[in-house]
Amino acid sequence: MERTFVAVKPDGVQRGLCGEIMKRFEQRGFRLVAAKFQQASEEHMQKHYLDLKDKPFYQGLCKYMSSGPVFAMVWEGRSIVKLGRMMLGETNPADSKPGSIRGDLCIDIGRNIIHGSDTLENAKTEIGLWFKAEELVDYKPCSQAFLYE
Ligand code: IDP
Ligand code: MG
Repeated sequence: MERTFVAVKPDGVQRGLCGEIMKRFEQRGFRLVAAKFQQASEEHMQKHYLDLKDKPFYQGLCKYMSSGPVFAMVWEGRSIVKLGRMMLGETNPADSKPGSIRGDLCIDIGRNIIHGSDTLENAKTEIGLWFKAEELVDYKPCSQAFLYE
């Protein structure tokens, strides 16, 4: 089983989309491992987006991501890193297909409402940055036998 890091960004929180986004991951059959509602510091967001530090939008992005609360989550399931990214849609909502979260719920690349890890390696780093080991909850959902052959 893989784990991925997902966060509803400040625009998604303000627009009341946390429930809609959780619903999609739940209904797909993924298991919620951890969740945290918090306002992150700008320094924290700079660490989170370190790989983008040379991009012209980096400072504005980190400022925006720390401007209000985010809903940070860890989800688990088979191939969840790849499937989660497919559920998100493309970085630019204008390129995202209807049916995807960004394709259904937002318009602007700078207000694309959700973050999701893009590789297994980055997922591990991001989960470690946002959650302590003891915040990751271990349990067996009763649906497991009906989700996986
Ligand atoms: P991702 O969120 O789909 O993984 P990344 O390339 O990792 O996309 O970029 C991180 C975030 O930075 C995006 O979700 C988006 O909010 C913002 N971003 C990416 N490219 C641009 C841009 O060209 N202009 C403004 N913001 C951008
Ligand atoms: Mg990314």
